[in-house]
Amino acid sequence: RALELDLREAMDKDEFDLFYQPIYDLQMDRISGFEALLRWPHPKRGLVPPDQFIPIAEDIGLITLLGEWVLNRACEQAASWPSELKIAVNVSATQIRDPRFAEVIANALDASKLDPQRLELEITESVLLGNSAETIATLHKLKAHGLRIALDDFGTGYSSLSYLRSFPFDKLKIDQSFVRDAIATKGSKLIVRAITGLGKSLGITTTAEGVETIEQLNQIQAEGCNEAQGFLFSRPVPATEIAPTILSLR
Ligand code: G
Ligand code: G
Ligand code: MN
Ligand code: NA
Repeated sequence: RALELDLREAMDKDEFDLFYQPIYDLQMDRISGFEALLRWPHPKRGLVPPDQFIPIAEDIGLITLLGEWVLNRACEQAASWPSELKIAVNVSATQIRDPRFAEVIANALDASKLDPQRLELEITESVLLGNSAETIATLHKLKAHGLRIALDDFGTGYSSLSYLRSFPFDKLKIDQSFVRDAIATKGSKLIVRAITGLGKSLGITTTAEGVETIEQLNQIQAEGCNEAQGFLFSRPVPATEIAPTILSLR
């Protein structure tokens, strides 16, 4: 049976779940928020990773509906947290290009009563491919409403730097491939340094992703990254484990 049939059914049956991974503020020495990560506990196949089903959801036109579910659930969840905690949500290019996107966001904020300043959207460079005027306008509109916009997987796209000119991002998330090699490989270390410097020059936050070891943490801290995220702090956890995760990282 094809995964795409199961996907449609999963949407109807509300089979999806969100996990949350803490993002650690290295200067304040505390959790600044969580990134919502979609999970699909499939009744027969077990946990299907997002890399496997999000591209299919894109292909069959289900991503806007699924993305709307993610936004609603994430905002609702975050509204129950202490107000200093932000929520970061990944959004795909197709989602943002949907004419209803701004309305979907407004509805999620309305329904949850979440302060827009606590919502951060993570987009990849692919969102800005082609530099569509509509997409840029949508992002500006969202930012004007107080949302924060982060550029995810930074450094892995085609022409990273030109995207920084097309939109005033609030954050750069340094791709985990650079962070992973930052100890062993000089090139990666220098790339982390360069991105951190870029963030400083632009006056925006830099977040190192995929921090797994204390050595990597020391390295990215020495380079002046503002935030860190990765298995060293915590794997993505279900909503019920958010409070224990916060306590364990105190
Ligand atoms: O959670 P994990 O590291 O397996 O995520 C794999 C990929 O799926 C990452 O690139 C992540 O950004 C993406 N992803 C996770 N959750 C969502 C989501 O809710 N929406 C979109 N568009 N992508 C997501
Ligand atoms: O593309 P994006 O950055 O949104 O992807 C986030 C993905 O990275 C999630 O699937 C999450 O599970 C994964 N992830 C988060 N921290 C780590 C880590 O320390 N190591 C590895 N290998 N993956 C991680
Ligand atoms: Mn992300
Ligand atoms: Na990323």
